[in-house]
Amino acid sequence: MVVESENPKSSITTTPTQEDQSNPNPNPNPNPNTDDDLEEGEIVGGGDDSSKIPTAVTQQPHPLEHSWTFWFDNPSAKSKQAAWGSSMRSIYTFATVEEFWSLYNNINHPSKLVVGADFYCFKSNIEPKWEDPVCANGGKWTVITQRGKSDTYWLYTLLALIGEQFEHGDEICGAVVNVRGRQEKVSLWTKNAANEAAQVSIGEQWKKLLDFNDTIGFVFHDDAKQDRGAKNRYTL
Ligand code: MGP
Repeated sequence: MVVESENPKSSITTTPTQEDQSNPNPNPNPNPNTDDDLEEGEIVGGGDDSSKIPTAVTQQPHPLEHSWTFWFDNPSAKSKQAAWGSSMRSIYTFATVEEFWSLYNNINHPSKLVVGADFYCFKSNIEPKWEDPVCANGGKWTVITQRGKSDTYWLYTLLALIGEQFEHGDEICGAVVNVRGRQEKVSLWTKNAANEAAQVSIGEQWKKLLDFNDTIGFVFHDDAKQDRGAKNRYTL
């Protein structure tokens, strides 16, 4: 399976099949004894005999521009007394397309997570907390869905992140899905909440990528720290 985006640079390919991976010869030449006689510019296997054109291509891992970390907060480990984030754990870090798909295919998607769970995917050098210096002046856009309805939004958000889809990619910290009793919330965390143009650009791109038609809102972390019901500063 290949998931293509409009940006060919960010095409995401599934883990190579067994067949793809099983070629032991990284650079096959169908007729090694004749290679030495090639004229400059002549193509190996050129001429009338097309059966000599090499067809095997080595499948190298496809590195991502950033390395990313999945984090999980397990509600069964939470207690009312415990400080927020004390049960949050980084679980996997990945840096290639193949590693991503292998992890994605082996982890629960939001609809299968227990109520209360928070699942994060952040650039590996950033912790998914207001306290992280990169997040400190940031904020988040949030898409809200009914319980069980965010799997596709979550996947498309992950693909947009790791495929570097956003024009203001430097602004991106990561994403989180919060699984709650009646709803699931997918949020995109960014760095400089006060940079309205960048946030609006990211929000617009995100809505388009998700094909999400309801309103999304952007909350500054600074506001959320003061007030749990903090108002959206931007809406789209
Ligand atoms: P939330 O989960 O971001 O908000 O934060 P929401 O969606 O209103 O609540 P929920 O019931 O759906 O989870 C909820 C609360 O968790 C905040 O009011 C804070 O007390 C705490 N909290 C959340 N975050 C993201 C942080 C954080 O990054 N740092 C700290 N210290 N507390 C946080």
